[in-house]
Amino acid sequence: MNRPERILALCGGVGGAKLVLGLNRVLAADNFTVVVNTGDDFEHLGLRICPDIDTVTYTLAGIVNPQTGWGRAEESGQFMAALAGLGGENWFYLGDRDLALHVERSWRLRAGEKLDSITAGIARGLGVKARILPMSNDPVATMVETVHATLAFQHYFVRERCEPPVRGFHFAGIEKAQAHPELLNALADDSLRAVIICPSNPFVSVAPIVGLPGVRDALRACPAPIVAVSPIVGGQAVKGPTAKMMVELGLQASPVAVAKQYADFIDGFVLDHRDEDCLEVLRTLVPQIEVADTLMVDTARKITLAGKVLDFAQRCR
Ligand code: FO1
Repeated sequence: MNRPERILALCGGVGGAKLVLGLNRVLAADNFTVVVNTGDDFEHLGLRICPDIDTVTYTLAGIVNPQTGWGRAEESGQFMAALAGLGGENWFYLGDRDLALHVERSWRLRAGEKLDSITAGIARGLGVKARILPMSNDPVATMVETVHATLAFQHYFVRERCEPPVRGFHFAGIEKAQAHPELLNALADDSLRAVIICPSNPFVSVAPIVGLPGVRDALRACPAPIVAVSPIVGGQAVKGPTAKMMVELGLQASPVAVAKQYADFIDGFVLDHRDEDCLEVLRTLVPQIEVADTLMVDTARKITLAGKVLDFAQRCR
């Protein structure tokens, strides 16, 4: 009997999760694995917070906050209000329902369970059928080198509102961390149909995954087509500080700078039709290019883009 063909997506938080939702709608759940960045994870108030895993989980469960793209819909803030009343640290918002997840994960980690199994259990409990896989069970912490100081990712992103200009990044613990074995196995498996790099920040969402020992080499050697979708549209990041970071790093805020991060392993690149002026340069970097509407402002457009990306991937090899 033929094994089902599998699709692998590499993803960060809010931006990438939109395409993951579209892919999830067009694919059979048991064929779809999402490998999620855990470089944003941190310890806060004694809890282990995994923002990108939770964003993907809530999105696929249909319970993500539609205004923010992270946290839960129909949320309440009694815990935060009470914490503020005690003079506690309240720069990082933890809604009451969301808090349950962090408490559940934290005690299970402390009891010795691995992050992949906890993530799978929570996703199952919320009715998610796709496989959500942390990039590693080992801790990796994205550190943002700013002109003032080196900051842990959430301190830069939430507490400092991405304001300090960045000079670079490093990923503490990455050399010793093991890429999730399912990721490395999937990349070498001949039943893999495509790898999709979601429209996530290339420097802080995708780079930690690709930077894990063995992953970049496995991507280069992967027999399946690898396609990346640009998170930059019309010179702007759809969400988050990607464009600002590019300028601060001395790069042009354009899909070209994104493609350069992946040029050694991708077979195809999807850019928005608003960036068609980059086509000529992109053709010198990537074998195949597809132009699409990548803004994904509603569910229908997430599904349409997902279908287009999958069709394009099949034409790439
Ligand atoms: N983002 C914010 O901008 N402010 C917050 O207070 C905040 C809280 C938060 C709590 C749980 C969670 O899963 C995500 C949360 N995020 C918050 C989003 C998150 O920090 C970022 O979107 C990602 O780390 C970037 O991908």
